Amino acid sequence: MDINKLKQGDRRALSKTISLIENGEFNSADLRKIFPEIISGDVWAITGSPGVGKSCICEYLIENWLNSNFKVAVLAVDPSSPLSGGALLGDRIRINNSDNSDNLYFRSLATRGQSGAIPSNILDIVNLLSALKYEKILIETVGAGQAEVRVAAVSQYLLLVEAPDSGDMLQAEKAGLMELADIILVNKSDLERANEKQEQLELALKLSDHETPPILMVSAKEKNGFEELFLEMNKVSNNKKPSMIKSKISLSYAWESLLWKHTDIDLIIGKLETNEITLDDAINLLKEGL
Ligand SMILES: Nc1nc2c(ncn2[C@@H]2O[C@H](COP(=O)(O)OP(=O)(O)OP(=O)(O)O)[C@@H](O)[C@H]2O)c(=O)[nH]1
Ligand SMILES: [Mg+2]
Repeated sequence: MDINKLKQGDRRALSKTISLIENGEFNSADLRKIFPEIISGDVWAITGSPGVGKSCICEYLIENWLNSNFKVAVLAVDPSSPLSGGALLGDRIRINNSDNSDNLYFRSLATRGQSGAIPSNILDIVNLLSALKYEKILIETVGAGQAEVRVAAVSQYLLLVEAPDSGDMLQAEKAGLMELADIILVNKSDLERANEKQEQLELALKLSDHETPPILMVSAKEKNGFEELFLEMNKVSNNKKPSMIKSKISLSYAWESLLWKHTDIDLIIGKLETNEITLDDAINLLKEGL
C-alpha cells in the first residue's frame, strides 16, 4: 500500500485501499495511524425499491454538489439491477461530469453474500473517504432490508425514494425505514399515479408517533422538483436533530461489526456448532476477548 500516493489523492491508491478494507485487511484503526484527524464528510444514503429512480436522482445530487465545488464520492452498494446497475451509474456520472472528474470518485461495492456482516466495512470506507477530504459522500443502496437499515445507520442523512409503480416493500421493513428517513421522495411525478402514492405515504406517516419526514414529489425524467429537494436537504443538514432510533441502530451496527471482527469468532462459532458450548458460554467468551 502506497501511503504517500493515497495521501496525495491518487485514485488507484484509493481504490486499492477500499479493496483492502473490503477484504478485512485494513480498517479505521489503521486509517487513524495515517490520518490522526479525520473530519467526517456529509454522508447521505439513498435507498428504495429496485427501479424507483435512485440512480437518476443521484445524478442530479452529484451535479448540484459538483457545481458548488464540493468534493464528491459515490458508493453504489450491491448494484443489483441487470438494467441499470451500479456500473452504468458510474459510467453515466463519469461522462456527464468529466469536467469535474477530479472532484468526483465513484465506486461500486458488492456486499451481499458475505457471512453475517453486511456490509460490515462500509463505515471504514466512509472514514477513508472523509480522511481524503471528500465533503459529500453519497451511498446508493437497493431495498429496505437489514443491510439498508445499516447503511442508513452509517450515514448521517437518509433519502427514501418511492415511485408510483414501485413494488411494495414489506410493510414492517418500510415502516422502519420511514422512521429513519430525513426526506421521503415520490419520484416519477410525471406518471399518473404519483399523487395517489403521495397520499398513501401521508396516511401511513399519520400513524407514526414520531416526528415524520417531509414528502416531496420529483420527476428525475423531467428534472422537476429538484430545487425544492436541494433546499430541503440543506434544511436537514443544518438542523439535524438527535434521533434516538438512529442512535440505537448505529450502536447496534457498530457493536455487530465488533463481533464479526473478534479474533476468536470462527472458533466460537465452531464450538457452538458442535454443541461444545452454550450460547451463554459463547457470549462470555466474546466479552472476554473485547
Ligand atoms: N417516468 C419516469 N421514469 C423514470 C423517472 N426516473 C427514473 N425513471 C426510469 O426508471 C428506471 C429506473 O431508474 P434508475 O434510476 O436506474 O432506478 P434505481 O432505483 O437506481 O434502480 P436500481 O438501482 O436498479 O434499484 C429507468 O428506466 C429510468 O429511466 C421519472 O421521474 N419518471
Ligand atoms: Mg440504481
